[in-house]
Amino acid sequence: MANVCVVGAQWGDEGKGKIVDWLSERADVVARFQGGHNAGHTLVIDGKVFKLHALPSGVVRGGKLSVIGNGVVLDPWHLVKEIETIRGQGVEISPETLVIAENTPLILPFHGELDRARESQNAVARIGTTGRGIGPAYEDKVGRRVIRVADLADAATLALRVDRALVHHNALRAGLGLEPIDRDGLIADLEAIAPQILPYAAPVWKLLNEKRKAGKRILFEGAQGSLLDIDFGTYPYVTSSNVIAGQAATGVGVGPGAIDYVLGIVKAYTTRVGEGPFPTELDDADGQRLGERGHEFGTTTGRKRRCGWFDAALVRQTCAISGIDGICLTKLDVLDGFEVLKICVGYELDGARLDHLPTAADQQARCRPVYEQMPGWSETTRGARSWAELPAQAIKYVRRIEELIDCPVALLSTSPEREDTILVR
Ligand code: 2SA
Ligand code: MG
Repeated sequence: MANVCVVGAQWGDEGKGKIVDWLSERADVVARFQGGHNAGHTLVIDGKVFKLHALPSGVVRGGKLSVIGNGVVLDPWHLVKEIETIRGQGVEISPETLVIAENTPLILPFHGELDRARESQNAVARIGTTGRGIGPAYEDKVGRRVIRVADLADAATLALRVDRALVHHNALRAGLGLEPIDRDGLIADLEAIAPQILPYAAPVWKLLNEKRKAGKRILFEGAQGSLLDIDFGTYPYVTSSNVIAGQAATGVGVGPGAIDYVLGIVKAYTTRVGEGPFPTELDDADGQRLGERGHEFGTTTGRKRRCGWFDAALVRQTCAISGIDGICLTKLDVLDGFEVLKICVGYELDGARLDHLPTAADQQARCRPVYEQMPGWSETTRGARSWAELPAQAIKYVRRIEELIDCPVALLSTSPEREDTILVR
């Protein structure tokens, strides 16, 4: 398979990091195309745990080029710290192994402050964000007042850009009761961090097009999940970027034809962190059990994730929107030992049956899941490395999911370890 794009097909935390790492063995380049350090990708390699936020999951493997594309929003101070942490775990990171698009927008400290102030000041405005300044940074990008990586190279440009941003932000901050921004202090901080970022800066669009011509394989690494997409997610309880596969091209600067295969990562049940609708959410012992067995806590913020049954209607929808060619089903072992499993196959809304989640927020909130039940299995599926090692009932569950979402299961991940991955077809 040539260039693969990996996207989350639920609300994030489907296990993308492990699969990107597994696939990166066959890739030359691993590129992030959206999101920022709100992402949390956990990799377990030979028992060693790596937690990545801004860095592409390919960095932990030698001999790959990792790319942060222009679709990402980048906190330079966070990046420098993350590089140090990962280096401390024995991974080599240099401008030969990591490049950052020159046109990548920067997340500045006031973006985080604004994000957190909005979240804490008014319950009506609360989204349940990670508080990392992601939304405000994307707002500034679209508002044509963001500072980009390339601006760090010239003091005069940088000062102009900062002034442009402050016109907007100081007015906004006054309304929220926040102090005006210390202009000179901010410029000094940016000038101080610039030499640590600029060595990685490159015209990523050019580099990737050259790589493609040379026959190199690119792996596009998505963050968050399709239901958090700014257009197609459960708006306004979404993140501020397009996270679906279509974004992979614009997020690095290649044509849509550069993506040969879209792999959707799908958890065998459903989780979400933050506010917003979640039709199959469980408030009972089953939900508790999913969370405990699945260790469902945010990698970035440590927040407890909400848990519920598998929602096939939602995944069918996200498979269509991202053009998913096949899915990787993860964390099947968390379902080991459940007597009965439920799968949501559609919704009931005001007495009518729906096969998809409607767009209007009030309708989403009123949707009641329609379940199909299946017997569970008592054996363990954890660490299974072949189809033959799976209990018959687990195979039936996987096959039923495949039918309901109208998309083949291409891979099955049976533990966080890279080797515990079954190639289904
Ligand atoms: P933001 O910070 O503006 O992107 O938040 C907006 C919504 O997007 C959700 N979101 C996420 N959901 C799941 N996982 C994410 N990454 C971390 C992880 C999250 C964590 O992998 O565990 O550690 O809490 C992620 N990032 C953003 C967020 O919950 C809001 O609903
Ligand atoms: Mg995550």
